[in-house]
Amino acid sequence: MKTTYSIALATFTLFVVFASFALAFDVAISTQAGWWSQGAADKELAALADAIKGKVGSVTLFPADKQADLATWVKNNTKDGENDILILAGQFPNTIYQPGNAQADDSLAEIFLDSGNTILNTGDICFMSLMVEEPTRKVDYRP
Ligand SMILES: [Ca+2]
Ligand SMILES: [Ca+2]
Repeated sequence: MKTTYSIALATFTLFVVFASFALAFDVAISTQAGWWSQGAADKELAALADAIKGKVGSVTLFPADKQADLATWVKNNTKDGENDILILAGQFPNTIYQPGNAQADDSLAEIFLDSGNTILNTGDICFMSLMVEEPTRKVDYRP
């Protein structure tokens, strides 16, 4: 009987630990499209956000015109003790990493990664648009 209680208590404890651990990070999603249409990126990433809501601490969508807000999210989640995730839609935000590697060290993106967080890209070459010399130049590699 004592063994049964011990197993039940251990199972309950593991469940509580796992449940709290599973929620112990936040997700930001930049919908700024690179290789696909902006409309498709907005639609697909909104569906992704809906699918993971409730399974993580929070999910925040950042449209193409809210990349400054995305930088603030990155700053606020860099050293907060959680392994947060930033998901990109094929374009690396120039608000967290300057085009042309203008800031070779200590960009917001570098510090975010070095602090144990993760950046995922859903497209192909997410740095392609940042390789141009003009930060304001929009590069479109779509056919
Ligand atoms: Ca966080
Ligand atoms: Ca964090």
